[in-house]
Amino acid sequence: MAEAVAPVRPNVSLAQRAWRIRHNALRMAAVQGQGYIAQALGIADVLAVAYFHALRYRADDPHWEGRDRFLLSTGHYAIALYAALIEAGIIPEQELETYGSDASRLPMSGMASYTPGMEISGGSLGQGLTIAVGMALGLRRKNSDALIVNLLSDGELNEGATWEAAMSAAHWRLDRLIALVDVNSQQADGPSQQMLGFEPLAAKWQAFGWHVQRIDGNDIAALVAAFDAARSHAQPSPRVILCDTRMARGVGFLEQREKAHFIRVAADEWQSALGALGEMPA
Ligand SMILES: Cc1ncc(C[n+]2csc(CCOP(=O)(O)OP(=O)(O)O)c2C)c(N)n1
Ligand SMILES: [Mg+2]
Repeated sequence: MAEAVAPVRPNVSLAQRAWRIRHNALRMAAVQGQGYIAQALGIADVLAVAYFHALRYRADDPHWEGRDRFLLSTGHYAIALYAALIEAGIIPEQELETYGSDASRLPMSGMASYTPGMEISGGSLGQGLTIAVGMALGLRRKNSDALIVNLLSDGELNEGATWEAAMSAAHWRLDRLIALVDVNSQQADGPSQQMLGFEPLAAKWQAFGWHVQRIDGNDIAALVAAFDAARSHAQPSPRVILCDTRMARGVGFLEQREKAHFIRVAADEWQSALGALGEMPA
């Protein structure tokens, strides 16, 4: 077993991590005057628990062989992952100011080739879980005990490749693979259930041979318990944590706004959004 890695700033609570991830994401979106901020605010608690409770990594050596792999399927969630990678010390905080600019290492859609901590490039939805399966098989051959964690969106459940990968993962009993599904109930063309209904979602994954948990993805204690259970249970199968999240979570006036893939935020509202996030929790 490779050594566990203490995250930077060890005295910061998970709730504080989540707040800081939201804060980082809002600062980046403010730089560009746009960004998938509703998704970033919604997934911040999941990322906080992933990066500061569950995952093993070395902030100063993002390619460390023993690291757990975090694969972001959805390129448009890059702003959320950058916010977490900055908090983890994998991306320097000052780079936040470059978000989305020419020559920045933080492009608006996630790119593995030049962003530290970004394991795969996103953009074309439905590919993350297929890559995760291949990676899990490869790491097994190397006798690695690293976790492979894939964050996918509920829109990616419309992709056939996702279910082919799900079936393969169960077939090969990939017990180091954890899928996290951001069930924010929204996709580009409207509410997920109206686009291509996926309920009953837990029963579907179960039928595909996965260990399934469905939780409130904005409840840090529930996330901690779910990650612990996914890591420790004995079932020789891949694990999925279905995370029901609320878009724009943490910024009241954006939470009230009509839920959409790309919410409208006026130029003068970015500072208000930072204010509405309030003080970091004690
Ligand atoms: C293969 C593929 N088909 C379509 C798109 C266009 N597209 C970009 S984001 C998106 C919405 C997908 O749903 P989800 O990720 O759940 O959206 P969100 O929760 O961010 O609103 C779509 C269809 C794409 N990027 N890739
Ligand atoms: Mg969605």
